[in-house]
Amino acid sequence: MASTLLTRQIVNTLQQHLKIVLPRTRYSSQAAAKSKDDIDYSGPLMKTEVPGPRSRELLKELNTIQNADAVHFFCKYEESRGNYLVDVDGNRLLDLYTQISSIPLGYNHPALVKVLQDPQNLSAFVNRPALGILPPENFPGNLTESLLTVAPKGLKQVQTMACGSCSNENSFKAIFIWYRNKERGHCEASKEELETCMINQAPGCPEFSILSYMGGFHGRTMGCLAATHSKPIHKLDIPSFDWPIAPFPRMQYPLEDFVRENKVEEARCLEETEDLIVKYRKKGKPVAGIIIEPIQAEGGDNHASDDFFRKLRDIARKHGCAFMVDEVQTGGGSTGKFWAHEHWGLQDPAEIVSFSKKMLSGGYFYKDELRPNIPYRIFNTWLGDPSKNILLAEVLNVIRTEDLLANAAHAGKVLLDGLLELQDRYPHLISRARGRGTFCAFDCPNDAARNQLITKSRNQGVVIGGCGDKSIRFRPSLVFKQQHAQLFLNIFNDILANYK
Ligand code: PSZ
Repeated sequence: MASTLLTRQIVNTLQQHLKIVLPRTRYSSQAAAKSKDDIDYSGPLMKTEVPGPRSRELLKELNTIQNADAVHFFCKYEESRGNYLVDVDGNRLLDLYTQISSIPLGYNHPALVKVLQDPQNLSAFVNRPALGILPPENFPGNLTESLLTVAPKGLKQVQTMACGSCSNENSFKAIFIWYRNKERGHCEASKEELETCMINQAPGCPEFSILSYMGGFHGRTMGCLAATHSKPIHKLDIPSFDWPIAPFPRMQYPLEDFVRENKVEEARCLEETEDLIVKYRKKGKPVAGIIIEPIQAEGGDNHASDDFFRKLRDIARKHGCAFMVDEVQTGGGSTGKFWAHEHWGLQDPAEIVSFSKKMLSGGYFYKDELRPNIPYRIFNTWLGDPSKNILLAEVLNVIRTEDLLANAAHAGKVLLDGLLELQDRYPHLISRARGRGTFCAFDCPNDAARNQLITKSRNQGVVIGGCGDKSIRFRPSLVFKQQHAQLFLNIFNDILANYK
């Protein structure tokens, strides 16, 4: 009896001890500690290589219908849980890429499943409205409970859209309309403007431009594509605008070790930005707006300092350009703040902030002065999807009640510290580890090594993504915890140790 009690005491003490010590032990061989609120599986489980036979069969079938060569593998979403994506061959993978950064709470989160099961919500999922003309009764309330609770400081208006490109495309239009009204001094178009716009000519279609950055990605529709400069494959054969493209700082990492060098580099890019604004005004193509991502994502996870963005905001104001922050990939909490641009501490808010992905609905927040004065200027059939706002309201509840922003900061630190350690251990394979929250990345020696590491990881049960020329990026959901970071680091350490 006494010995049983003693054993239990020892076990309790050990358990308590392990809870504290295990998380700090990187690359430990023990199973990762599991917290009580875990909703997912305990680890990857691999049965075949990926893509397995069933995925390959389906790929063949899909390829007869469309070009499906970009497909990695087919998924069983109904069996996926939390951080784990299950494929059609029964493989269970730890997902650190989450549908290109667009799953806020992992797969099949019980709170979201419950929203769908609520009979009161059924109609929103069955009847997709043309929101601009026939919104449902609860639409203003839904916006107030969802998007408006996370509106960036100073932006009180919101417009929903279907996807990221659609959000940016319409943001550009809102900027041009605002800019032209400022120029006119009123909102009334002349007869000549109304006639010339019908034949794509000035003054009805003015030669305004949007300044963007080399390496930026803002979508693939034609306006957005003119501001996208991450890969030729996105742009080839598509006509575009002559809009100014400024250099984005090429930073040295870790940022805190290269403050002086990076400052010089940022000053160069700011100067070039201002020169381009002046040059394009002289050319008759004034810059109506500047668009930028807080961290260039598709272009290779390129960071700049908070100071750089504050200065850029000042440049935009000085020249009368709208300052637009594209938070399609960075928004929704993964950097440790709900919006990545909150890290900057802007005195004067950006004019427009666009979102999509983790927000489930696309759209943009904007300052009152960018509000169109008449209807049908910013418009399309769906203008979003109210069922997504209902889901988003619940996502935001879970983020708050489970303190998932603090979790992203913490889990991200574990991940980045681990990557920095792996970088020291395998400098021939990993360099320039960087990140904010779980929004992390590192560079590989080249494109081939990068792709090989992604494939090897997938076959060991881990999904990670590529970006830029030779980077690997992490985009886990907000339920990615410290133990998942440790699990990944263990698996990845083995892959790097055995890399040939
Ligand atoms: O290849 C592609 O089309 C991809 S891969 C990742 C994205 C697109 N990201 C979309 C994205 C983004 O990251 C930023 C910063 N802005 C706009 C977009 C466009 O969003 P979607 O894809 O919803 O149109």
